[in-house]
Amino acid sequence: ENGIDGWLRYAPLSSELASQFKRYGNIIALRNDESSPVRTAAKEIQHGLKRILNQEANIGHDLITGSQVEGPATIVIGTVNSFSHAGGDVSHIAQLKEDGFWLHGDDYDNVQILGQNERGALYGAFAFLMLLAQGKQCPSAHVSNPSAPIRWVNQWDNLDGSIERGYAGPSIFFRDMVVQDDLTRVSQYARLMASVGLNGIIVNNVNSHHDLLSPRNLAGLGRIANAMRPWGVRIGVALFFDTPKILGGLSTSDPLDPGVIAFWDKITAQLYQHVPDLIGYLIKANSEGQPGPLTYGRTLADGANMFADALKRHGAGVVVYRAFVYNHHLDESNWKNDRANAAVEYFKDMDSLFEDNVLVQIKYGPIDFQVREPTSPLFAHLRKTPTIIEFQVAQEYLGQQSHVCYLPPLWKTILDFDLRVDGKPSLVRDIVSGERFGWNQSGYAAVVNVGSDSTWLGSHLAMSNLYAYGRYTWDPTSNEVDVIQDWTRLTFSSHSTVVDTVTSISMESWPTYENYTGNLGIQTLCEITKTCHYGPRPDAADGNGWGQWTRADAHAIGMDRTVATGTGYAGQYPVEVAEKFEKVKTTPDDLLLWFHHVPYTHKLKSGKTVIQHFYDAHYEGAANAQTFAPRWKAIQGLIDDSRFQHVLFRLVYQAGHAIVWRDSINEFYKAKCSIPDEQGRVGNYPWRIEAESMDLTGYAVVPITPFEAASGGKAII
Ligand code: BDP
Repeated sequence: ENGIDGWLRYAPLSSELASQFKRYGNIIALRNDESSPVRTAAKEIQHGLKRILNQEANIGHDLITGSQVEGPATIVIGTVNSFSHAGGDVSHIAQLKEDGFWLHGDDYDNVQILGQNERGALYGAFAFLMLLAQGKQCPSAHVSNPSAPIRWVNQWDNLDGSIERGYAGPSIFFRDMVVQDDLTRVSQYARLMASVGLNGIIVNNVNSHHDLLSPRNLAGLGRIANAMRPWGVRIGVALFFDTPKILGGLSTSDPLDPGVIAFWDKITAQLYQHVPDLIGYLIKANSEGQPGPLTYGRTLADGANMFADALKRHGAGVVVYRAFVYNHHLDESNWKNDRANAAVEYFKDMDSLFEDNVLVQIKYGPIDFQVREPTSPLFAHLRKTPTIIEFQVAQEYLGQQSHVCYLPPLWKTILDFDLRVDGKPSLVRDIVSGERFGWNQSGYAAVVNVGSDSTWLGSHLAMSNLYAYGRYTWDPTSNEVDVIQDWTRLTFSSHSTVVDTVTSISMESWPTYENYTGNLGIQTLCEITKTCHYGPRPDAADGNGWGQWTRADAHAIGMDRTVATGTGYAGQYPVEVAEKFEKVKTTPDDLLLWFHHVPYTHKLKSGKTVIQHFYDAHYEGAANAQTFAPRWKAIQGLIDDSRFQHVLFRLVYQAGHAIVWRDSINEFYKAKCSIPDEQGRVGNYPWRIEAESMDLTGYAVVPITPFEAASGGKAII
């Protein structure tokens, strides 16, 4: 077991459970071309039946009408239309949305899997198989529709094969500046994506490179699209704004320049020749050093519309323009500077200026994938321009897959948030589904960054986030416990000890991580200046140009983002929400330091002071992280040893690193405010054997910077 099949292992059911299923003898696929998801679905079911029930089923293509009463059962797969054309009765099937499906087991155990389109048929097939793999019978008259049409992943793969914020080895797409020859892993990835309803992918880094559009790579992109198409996954690309200058040899990349327009027109035409079903372009511009329309004195809308026009002339793709536009050389001495304000400031007046095939992709919070952020207020400002919410499955700021961190509880704080636009219910999930403002294309993207490691993400447990991401794009009201339990049964085992252990560790993992890293909405206490975004580095949280600041001094901590005395960020929300965040009293504790600058002695709603909460939470978080490895040991022997050991290794590591986090943060703030821990723990480690206190031969004791990274501020070299 090396993880390559993720949750699609289709482990055999026990013979007792398997005997409760009818024998499925025939699979009828109502389409049979090479690239059709219906054909893929039939083959997947054939494979799944063999693995799960040890049954051999034949694939045929002619519909046998009427119910099969005796003998082996039949599974029919196709679209509702093709079923009807073949003489099937569709009168009882409810209206399906794009990509939706109908799954129906009749009284004789014959199964109908009918999609609104071919992708829907494939999604229905996976739904059937994932029930089967958990020993569950096919439901009858089950209708399933996705919440939103756009359910994409973003990969941040570079052409040289490295992956920005990737923690699982080199790219499965690119190597040595070209698309790889062997795309086997790409098809396998598409299979995993399709099984949870994901239907699109941007294959390269948002910090893109002009060589992506070289003739050889255009052909390579065509091969990637071919590898993913049978799984109903369409591809798109992220573009480098200055490609006309660098690849095209033009003197400018000005979006209004006729030469530049002609350049993009030509490239787009060429790309459509290789990828006729291209989903479109993703644009990161004027952000973190990337060029963009502002570089040429044009507006963001000018830039987006240039690509939109090119796409319109040649196909049906969309431009996804990222709202992540900000200057990373912010001057901290200007009190009003606030990176969190940037997206709304740039985009709020642009709502009516974009072409109708432009969407804006917004990170869930206004900063950058932090452990706790408020919902981005930009979701309340764009009403004519459809939006995509951007999540991050790659745990860039959340332990990089070396710490377990199950993300749905975090995502829910965002998706269930009510922005109260115009004083009306406006849950983020209803905005991105398109329902609230009446859009027909909007939805979800997540930065996933799988690599060529067989675990895909670098850790078996981290894969629950990819699985869950798909489930949430399909149904954002999903229950996070159900999702992790389904994933566990499919990935590891249905044994109750396994399911309970993985569920409880996963459900505690995000709050635990938040506890020992950054509490009360303080966010980025990790190393930020050296861009690794991993271990603790609270001293780097201020005084850097990136604007992820804590404003901590000897007396107080937190960023004042109020309208009255701060950066004004709170005022970017619709009035009911803005009023709540404007006041300390009505701001929830978990976002207090995001919105307010308060003394360390400020009393929280819990009655604790801010600083004592810091101390306690860090101790509680680290203590809970210590329990994960021993709890995991309960499942030894109940799952395969290779994955058991792999996860155990990481949990043991996490237990240690949680202590490093705990002590670094606590020591740092204790030194800053000089208020001792009421329980006397911080700075007092009676059982710890310091390396510098040992008899040393050939080592020297050195002071450590930052001091809080080692107890006593000393280490040996
Ligand atoms: C930040 C990452 C950086 C990305 C950027 C983005 O650190 O590598 O390029 O987001 O989303 O979180 O563009």
